[in-house]
Amino acid sequence: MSMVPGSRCVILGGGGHAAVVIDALLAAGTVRPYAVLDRDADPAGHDLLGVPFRGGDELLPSLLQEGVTCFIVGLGGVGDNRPRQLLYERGLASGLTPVIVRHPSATCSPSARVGPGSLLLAGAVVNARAVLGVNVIVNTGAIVEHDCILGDHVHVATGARMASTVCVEAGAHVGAGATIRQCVTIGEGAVVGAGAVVLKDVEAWSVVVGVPARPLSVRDRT
Ligand code: JB3
Repeated sequence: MSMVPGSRCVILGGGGHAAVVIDALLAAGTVRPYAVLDRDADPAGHDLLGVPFRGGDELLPSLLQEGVTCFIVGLGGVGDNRPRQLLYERGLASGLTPVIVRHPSATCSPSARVGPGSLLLAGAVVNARAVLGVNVIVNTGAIVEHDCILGDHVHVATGARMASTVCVEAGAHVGAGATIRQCVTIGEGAVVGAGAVVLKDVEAWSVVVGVPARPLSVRDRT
């Protein structure tokens, strides 16, 4: 989704991941990071890389009145993507537009499709004909090879690598440095542990770890 350069943008969440997102935004020089909303941070006089903390998500309507037009989910996390999904839906419900962030050092094929609110962070690679849903994170240095399909709210963590034609269903998490073999499907809400090597399909809502990856547990869907 292309935004007018300089559009005022709010970042939802103000921790470590949000700092990385602000760096990417500033490097890309497209929309302007205008304010950070955080559930817990004390807003008084504080900022995140120069972007002021304003308070909690209840301030979204007042930010609209100040001319904020777009948002980014700045919450990361290392397993459960449901809080990120909730924040994305909160931003949409408030009438703001989700911004695609692409760090200038990220590579994205012109034939790839990237959904609203998705983040391609420093050094990420998204190759030909890959399809990314909404609010997807391709974190620092991660590789999404040709013809992969990533569902909504998926997080491919730092340095993870997905060979071609991998399908990662909605809300799944691929841990830092994990490797996924060609044509494998990672089911909805599944978690692939850091450093795992996944050679066969992963059941929805399951957690797999190790080399080669094996089931560890089943996640609670509620
Ligand atoms: O591994 C890497 C490279 N990055 C990790 C990233 C993917 O996930 C990072 O190391 C962390 O493990 C994690 O980063 P994140 O999500 O920024 O976590 P943390 O530093 O704990 O900050 C989360 C912030 O979100 C906290 O300040 C919370 O108060 C805030 N928060 C939580 N729920 C919320 C909400 N903020 C808003 N506005 N609304 C919420 O519902």
